[in-house]
Amino acid sequence: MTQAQLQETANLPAHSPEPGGTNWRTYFTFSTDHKVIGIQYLVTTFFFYLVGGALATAVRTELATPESDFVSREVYNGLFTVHATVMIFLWIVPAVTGGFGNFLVPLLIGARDMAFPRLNALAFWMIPPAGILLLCSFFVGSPGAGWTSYPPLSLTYDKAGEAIWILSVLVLGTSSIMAAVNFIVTIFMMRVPGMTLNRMPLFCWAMLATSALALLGTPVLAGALILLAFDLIVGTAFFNPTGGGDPVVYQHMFWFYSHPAVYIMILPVFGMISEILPVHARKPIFGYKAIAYSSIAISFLGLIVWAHHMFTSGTPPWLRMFFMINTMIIAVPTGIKVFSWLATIWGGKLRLNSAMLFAMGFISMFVIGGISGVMVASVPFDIHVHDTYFIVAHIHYVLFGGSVFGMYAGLYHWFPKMTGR
Ligand SMILES: [Cu+2]
Repeated sequence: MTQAQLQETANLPAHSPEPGGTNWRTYFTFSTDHKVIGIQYLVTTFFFYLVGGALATAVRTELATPESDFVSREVYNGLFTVHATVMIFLWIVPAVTGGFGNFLVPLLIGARDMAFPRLNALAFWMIPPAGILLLCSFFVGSPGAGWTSYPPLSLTYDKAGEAIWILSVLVLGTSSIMAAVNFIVTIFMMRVPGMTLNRMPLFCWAMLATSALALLGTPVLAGALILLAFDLIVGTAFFNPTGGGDPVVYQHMFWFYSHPAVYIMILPVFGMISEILPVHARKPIFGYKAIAYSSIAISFLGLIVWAHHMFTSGTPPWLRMFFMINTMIIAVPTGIKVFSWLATIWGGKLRLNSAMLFAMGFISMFVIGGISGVMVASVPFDIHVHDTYFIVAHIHYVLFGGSVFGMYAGLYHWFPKMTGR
């Protein structure tokens, strides 16, 4: 880097400050400051986390006795459908990408803001209305076909509730695509001079891998949902078997997005853990390049494993074999990360504060989620546990023990940076 370039970099303000400073009112405006937007995402999504938790509590209350004595069957179906949709599309996905990503990526790469600040603000402001819309579906007959919304069940269930569910998820998906474009352009174009990709903080590698997945996968989900909406409202038969449609095509399109969605929810958290552990272990990260490139490997492999959700959907044996092997291979880059984290804390001077405890809790919980993932990747085992609570437990180890523990670690770790307290 030349002296002139260094000088130019030093003169840049750290971020684009709000005119008139930042006070609490700023957080209710169409602010284009990436830090304000990051906080807006985190606070909004945390609110929906509480909503999703209340829905889960209602589900468990109903399950406390064998009879349906707390809510009706229709409401119960609505409760678990909206619980899953809220937790995935209104809490974890926007919190780890829009929340932590917006706040941290520009700071970590030395950019003044995201590449497209107004697009960034627009992506955030699509989330609250879509969330409120989804919750309002309880007033018109809630969607009850599960968060996967498989036809023909979703076509025969409550039409108004299902239509609202589709519209809400479409809006949230659009917001996610906008955020992904913004992250990719920001990371490629706006790094401070001298920061090559191989010198970039690991969280930025994770956000790059995540954004690629969101950009490739989400449009396919949008396509599936638009076709489903046609079947539901106009009466076409893309997926409706009574009109000659094929419901399995919906499953392929849905999981082409929704398997990568798991990595959209966990890769940024991997990145956060890779930033947090070295600080509190007071040792540099072990295996920087291995962690960085394994994010890209997970991202690529994540795109070619979707039919492992469909081993009981009549898929031919050779196809099952292909998806089983690909799925098991994902354990390799994931294992590389886990062992690199363990090597990072090995022999370190650990500071066991809240961030570190959550980060280490993340590792143990996520390993259970990951190993049960290898178990269900195996066709003969999966056929027996398909649609059972084994799968429910597996996904909650990954998303709660994994993503949410990691987010708590991140909140404790960066809280002073975010609030000045
Ligand atoms: Cu999957």
